Order: sequence, then structure tokens, then C-alpha cells
Amino acid sequence: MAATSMALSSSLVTPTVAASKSGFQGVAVRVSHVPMMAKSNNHRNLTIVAATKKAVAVLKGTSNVEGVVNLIQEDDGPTTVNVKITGLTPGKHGFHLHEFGDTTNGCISTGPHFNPKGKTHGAPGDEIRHAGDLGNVVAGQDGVVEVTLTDDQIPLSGPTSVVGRAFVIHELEDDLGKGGHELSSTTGNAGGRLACGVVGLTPN
Ligand SMILES: [Cu+2]
Ligand SMILES: [Zn+2]
Repeated sequence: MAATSMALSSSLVTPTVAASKSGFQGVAVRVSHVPMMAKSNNHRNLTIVAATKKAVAVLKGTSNVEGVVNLIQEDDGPTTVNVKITGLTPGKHGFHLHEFGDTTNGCISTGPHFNPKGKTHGAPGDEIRHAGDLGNVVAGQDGVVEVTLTDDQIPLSGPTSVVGRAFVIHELEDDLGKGGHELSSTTGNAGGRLACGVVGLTPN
């Protein structure tokens, strides 16, 4: 309280001091006043960041594979990803976030795996992986995937946000970079792109 009222009164006094007396006093008062304003602004920004962010992607393709992926992130914590995909063959399918939210020429336009750190392809739990490497999801005998993942490399805001990028579900199993195929280190050799959907913000 004492500091605040000092700053307020001294900033009110500043024009008079600067105009009638030496410039030194005016400068000194201003410098002490500015950091206090910066402090209170930082505090406000932290309050705004502390929020729940939600996003959704609706997956479509040329086959009858389709799905919905819901994402939720609390504050700066990991992102929870709820996946429901239908129409798959039973078994493992590579599941990634690709770089672009562009489906102009179908899922091929979504580009390579989202890779803001310039790493090679890997498993979700690996140190060296693309941010977009979410591994495999497993379809049951009914061709349905229903799974919840959490991951700390796919935030919904900030410089590595995945909003505006795209989920892709693949034809084949992702070998997680360990298959020894020439495509293992880039795509996990997961085969064709069955369906894809752009991540967009949602209120729900
Ligand atoms: Cu992919
Ligand atoms: Zn990858």
C-alpha cells in the first residue's frame, strides 16, 4: 500500500517537478514508477493463461473410416486426447498430428508429422520423437477405436500449438522408428492415410 501510494503521488508530481526544477528528479521518479506497472501487468497475464482450452477434429477420408478427436488442456499441463474412430480393420493403426491443417488434396496435403523441434520419428514415450508422434491406436474386431491419450508435446496454445494442424489415422501399424524400413525414421512406415481432420477450437 505504501509503495503504491508513493508511486501514484510521485507520478502525479512528475510534470511539475520536471517543468519547474532539474530534469534529474523527473527521470528518477519515472524509472521507479515503470517497473511497478510491469509487475502488475505480468501478474494479469498469468491469470489469463490459467484456463481450460478445448479443441476438436472431425476425421474424414475417401474410405468409410471416420472419427472425432476431442482435446482438452488445463493451464500449461499435458493435453488429454479422446479418440473415437470407426470403420478400421482390426489391429494397430498409426495415429499422428501432421504439420498442416490443409486438406485441399485430401489427407496428403496435411504434410509430414508435426515436428517443431526438428527430431526424427519415434514413439510417444521417446525422448527423440516428432511432437506429432502419438504412436498406434488399436481397433477392435468391430473396427472401432475408443481410447484416451495424454501427451505433453501437443499444447493448444503457444508457439508449438497444434490448433490448425491435423490428425491422420493410417492404414498400417506405426513401427515407432524401429522397423528398419527406409520410412521408419520419418513416418514409421504406417502406410496410407485413411482419414484426417483439422484441429479447431471449440467451446465444448
Ligand atoms: Cu501420420
Ligand atoms: Zn513422426
